Amino acid sequence: MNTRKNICFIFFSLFCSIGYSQETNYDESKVPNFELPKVLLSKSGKDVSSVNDWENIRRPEVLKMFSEQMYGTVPETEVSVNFVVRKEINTALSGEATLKEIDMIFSSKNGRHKASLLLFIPNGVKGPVPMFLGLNFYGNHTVNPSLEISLHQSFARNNPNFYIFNNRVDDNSRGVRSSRWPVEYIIRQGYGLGVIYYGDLDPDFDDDFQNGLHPLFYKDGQSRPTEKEWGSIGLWSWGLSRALDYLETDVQVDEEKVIVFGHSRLGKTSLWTGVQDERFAAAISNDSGCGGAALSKREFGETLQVINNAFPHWFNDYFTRYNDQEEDLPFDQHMLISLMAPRPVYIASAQGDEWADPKGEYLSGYYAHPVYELYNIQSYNDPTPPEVNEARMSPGVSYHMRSGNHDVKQYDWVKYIEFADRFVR
Ligand code: GTR
Repeated sequence: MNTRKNICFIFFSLFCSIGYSQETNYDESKVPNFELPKVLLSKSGKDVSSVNDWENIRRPEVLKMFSEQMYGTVPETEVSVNFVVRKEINTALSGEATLKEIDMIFSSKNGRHKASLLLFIPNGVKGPVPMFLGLNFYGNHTVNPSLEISLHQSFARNNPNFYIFNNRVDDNSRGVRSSRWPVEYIIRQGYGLGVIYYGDLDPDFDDDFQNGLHPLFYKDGQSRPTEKEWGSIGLWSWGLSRALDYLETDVQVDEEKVIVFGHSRLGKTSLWTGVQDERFAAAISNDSGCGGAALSKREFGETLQVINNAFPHWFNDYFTRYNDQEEDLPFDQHMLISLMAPRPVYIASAQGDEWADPKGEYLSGYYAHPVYELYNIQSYNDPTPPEVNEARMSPGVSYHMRSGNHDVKQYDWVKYIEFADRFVR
């Protein structure tokens, strides 16, 4: 190799090693032939044709695969959680809502850690309210400009557009993400909203699991999760379930109508949360893509190798054995969607978000319909996606593809409210 070629090669390898391979496939004709594992065929070869067999045989099998081979198992270590309502202001949002901040205090023999749960509950509505609960990327204070929202002290990713420097937030980033969280709109529809900053649970960078909540779970002598134990997505999910523990104690909240919501990596998280914790009434995955709603075996857009290289801390170590070996996967994401049954789930894509494979996101919902049918619940069973900006709603899986890019827009929330209204009212 001459020097020039050598330099090119080094740059190419560097480019691939940070996860963005030049060979990303965006061509439908190059999607490999693949066979999806049958969701209703048990490991022992039994055809599953009743709710009973699904719930007692196949569902536990499928859940175990996702848990041991992808998102990771939750360690058994005792970690206690105490909730302290630190702030309650009933004149928030010009008197339209009650704002609460709840400290979630986690402790184990290894130490203590704190996260803050922010709630907006509509005023003037009768009885406990249905809620959306989700994680956010930069801090609770970015969701809405209200000065009553406390700033967090955790690590935050730098983002000059949001005035976040030196990995710390200050007043300048208040409300910078309000376009993704139309709080007033949600409140006016009679829903509450709960949010937690995901970095309060586990900062989103690969530090071999030394910060955030992971270390609280280590056994004596352990310094990182084992091969099958959880990564960050598993831990973020666990945090959402602990928030639901609190919501169950709050008389203003209807704990049977809590819908877990998330965008992108946090949409992967909302699906995994809803699947594991059947107390959630429904799950919404907004543009969750690879490792979320999109089928891995299509190898369209982001692939397993790319995601595991770029974000080695999201899934467990075991999952890396499927890097560039999608054909060996004994499961695919349609089975994750199936695990939501009989509860409703909403999968949303964006037209410009090819990286997340909108078609693969739609199809995982499609291939989940046999499980909803076991429950006699109608779910979409048409392999062709609806037109752009046309939602296909059903009591099982609902779907839309919004025009525009990877984001959360007002359109998405209008549909999520419409979706929720169908089963919470
Ligand atoms: C991308 C990643 C996606 C998605 C996205 C996000 O870089 O490749 O899987 O999760 O980040 O979370 O914004």
